[in-house]
Amino acid sequence: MASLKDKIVLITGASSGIGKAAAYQFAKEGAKLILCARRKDRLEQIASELETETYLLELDLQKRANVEKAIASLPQQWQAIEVLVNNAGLGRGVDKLHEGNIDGWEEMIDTNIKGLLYMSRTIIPGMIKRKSGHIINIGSIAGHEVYPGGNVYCATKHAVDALTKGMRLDLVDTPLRVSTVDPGLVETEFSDVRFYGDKERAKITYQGYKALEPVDVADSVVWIASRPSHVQISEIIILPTAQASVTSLHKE
Ligand code: NDP
Ligand code: 8X3
Repeated sequence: MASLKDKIVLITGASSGIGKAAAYQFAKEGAKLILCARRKDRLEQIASELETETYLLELDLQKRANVEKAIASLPQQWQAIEVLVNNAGLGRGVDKLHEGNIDGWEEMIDTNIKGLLYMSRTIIPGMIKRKSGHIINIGSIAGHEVYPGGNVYCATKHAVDALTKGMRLDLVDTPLRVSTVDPGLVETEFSDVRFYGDKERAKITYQGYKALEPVDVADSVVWIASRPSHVQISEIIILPTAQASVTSLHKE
């Protein structure tokens, strides 16, 4: 196992769910954390509980100029990012495509695809210069399969899958590594956001079976990041035991 002690890890979407759990798990390994999200109050609360150095970035990934400015303004001691966890993302609705909410589409495309691209484009050149770095994308089982009403969300996660593969090809002549962790159903605020705050509907998503917990996914991310430098885990697909595919979920 390679040590993550004092390595700088940047996590997008660190204010909730998988990203928040990743912050706790990386902190246990002694990594220094740059935590990004729009809800700075949440980041402050999380940072106050972590026994490691943190730097907080209040950042809306949908805005390219903000991403470029935020990364360019990192203090010198926070610039050598070793691990970039592209986790921030969301789903909006499960409507049929021809009835879909176009604003929701824009949010998903701008965050899940363009936000990931802006972060990667801004941070990878420094990693190449330093000859060291690891990009870990959080995709989804929805990047491998499509379910009814999943149309645009699934398309964004298929894009993440293609971008992960593309980055790996483009970086093959460097020491950098590119990985993806692609979960099935994880109980987070994801469904709350997807159903625009309808908590009852969100709750039903996780009833009748044991969904993954954010820490289950975070553990895989930390495991990937702590392999020796010649080991590049390309992809981990992680499902609840009750889930066999995006459309096969066994509920009691
Ligand atoms: P949560 O809703 O709990 O967390 C999403 C995170 O993304 C939040 O920290 C949120 O922070 C951040 N985020 C959303 N939009 C933006 C934005 N425009 N700019 C910056 N940050 C943003 O969901 P999860 O933890 O479940 O989701 C994390 C990732 O996991 C996503 O990419 C999702 O697609 C993926 N995933 C989730 C699964 C699940 O079943 N939950 C399964 C498979 C994949 P803030 O609102 O503070 O900005
Ligand atoms: C989020 C999980 O399958 O509900 O990626 O879309 S799913």
